[in-house]
Amino acid sequence: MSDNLFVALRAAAPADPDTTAIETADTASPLYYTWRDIDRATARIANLLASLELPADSRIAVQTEKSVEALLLYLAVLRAGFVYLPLNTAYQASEIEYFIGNAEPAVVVCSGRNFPWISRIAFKAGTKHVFTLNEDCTGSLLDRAAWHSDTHLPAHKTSDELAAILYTSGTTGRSKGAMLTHGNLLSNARVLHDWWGWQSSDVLIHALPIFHVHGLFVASHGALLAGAKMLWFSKFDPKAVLARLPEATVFMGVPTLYVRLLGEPGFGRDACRHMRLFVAGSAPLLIETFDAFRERTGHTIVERYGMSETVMLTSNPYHAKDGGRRGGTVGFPLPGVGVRVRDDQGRPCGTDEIGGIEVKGPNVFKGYWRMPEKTAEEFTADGWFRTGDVGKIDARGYVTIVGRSKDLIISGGYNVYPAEVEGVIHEMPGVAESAVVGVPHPDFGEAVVAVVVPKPGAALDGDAIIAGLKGRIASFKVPKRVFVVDELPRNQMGKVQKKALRDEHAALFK
Ligand code: MLC
Ligand code: AMP
Repeated sequence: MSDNLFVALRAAAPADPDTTAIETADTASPLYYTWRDIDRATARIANLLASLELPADSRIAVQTEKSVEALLLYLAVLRAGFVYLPLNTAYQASEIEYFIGNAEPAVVVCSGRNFPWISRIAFKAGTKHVFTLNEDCTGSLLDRAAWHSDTHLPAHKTSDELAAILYTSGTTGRSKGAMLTHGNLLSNARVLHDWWGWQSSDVLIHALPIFHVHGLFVASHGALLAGAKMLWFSKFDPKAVLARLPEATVFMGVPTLYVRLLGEPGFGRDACRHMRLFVAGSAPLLIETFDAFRERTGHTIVERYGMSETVMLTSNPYHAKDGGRRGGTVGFPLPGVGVRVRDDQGRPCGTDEIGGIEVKGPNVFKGYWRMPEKTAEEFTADGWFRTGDVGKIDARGYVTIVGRSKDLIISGGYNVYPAEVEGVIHEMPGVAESAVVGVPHPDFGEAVVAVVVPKPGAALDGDAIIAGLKGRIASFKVPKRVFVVDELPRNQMGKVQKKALRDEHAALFK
């Protein structure tokens, strides 16, 4: 029997294939995709990919705007048995060049307007095929796929074979590609299906991007595996989401989405009258947001914790029998997932003792793409993955994240590694050194701020640095503010004291 994730998702379709699976919510007029449409469209794209006679395990790299067709492309890649490599639409040329050079994809799919520069990068790196796919269903990918049959036998896959590679930045060095298998994704989707009580009558508001774990896997797999309908938003707009909320039963978002919904005066109990589940994750949900949400809507957000390397590790309970939903915690380890907390010496921490969070289970990735040493470093001798998150487990088993040992900023649910931004600032003329930190931000949770020291005699301007960074790195990584100073605070060992900088600028956006 094949363990192809696509096969499991397709098998979950309702008995009537003409039921609507996806309805677009922010196109000029709504588009309706039935389960039969999904089957046929993914077959066509899978047949197109098969016709290219690609080597086994070929990577298919995709940087396109969010559309239903982009989701169909993902499903088609699974179906054809290749490896899906999604790329954030904010990534700029130098970032794309690295990902394509590192992953060596056989196929690249990009939007038509980016074709000139992306195809140049891809062909230079040895990629043979570059297709285009635009938000309005145009582009060479679908033009070519239209010539292919709408039936296709899904590729045979074992649970250990690769389904996707997700690049995650590193504290030092370049991004690493987390290799996720069909088994990682399917086991996690099945656990969440039960834990969150997915039903075929559910209607999911899908308003997250589909190039990261949250929108691509957790949200999409949840609805598909339940045979449930998705209301599809190409981007999150709180007013537009609010207008359709009364038809929905499930919503998933990063904390910023909840903050923005709460900013809508019309948002309240009536809009949520059919809702049964609100899930938050990817970044810490402030207790104020958790409380305000419950007060306003009568619903208690289910906060869960995940990462690219492990998909979902923990979640607050949905069913009352499993316990209450506790704000400020990320709930319990999911069934079948081992979570433990250890101190710096690798000794187990006791109840409520703070240490490094480690994880083991069928959800844990296979390793970093072509980085066996890096992979080995991140696992303990007894095979647990070190998350880089710092936390504790209480007497009832609830996990709380209290910080991160990795130097990471999470802004609006996107990860920003200070070392990467500092590296780009360092290349700018007149810069001697810089320190990048995250400070509290009411909308994004954390905002990126840089403190820069000029070279002797050089005159630097913060706004000019910001302008210079735009176009060089993804816009969400660009500092919201840059301060030019004479020197950085250092401790006696000469190490930059980032905490002092964070404290100094803590009230910047308050
Ligand atoms: C956009 N901007 C951001 C930003 N998003 N700045 C900082 N942080 C962000 N997250 C900036 C843009 O650069 C731009 O700046 C300006 O805001 C407007 O851009 P926009 O595209 O119109 O923004 P908007 O649509 O409002 O986007 C905000 C957002 C988006 C919150 C809707 O960031 C988003 O969808 N975040 C979700 C991320 C996500 O899915 N994460 C899951 C990771 S998975 P300028 O200067 O150019 O005007 C994971 C594992 C797990 O972590 O556990 O799930
Ligand atoms: P990524 O590398 O994009 O997959 O991001 C994963 C990281 O997001 C985790 O290691 C955590 O630091 C963070 N994260 C995810 N969910 C939560 C949450 N509910 N609370 C706090 N941090 C979270």
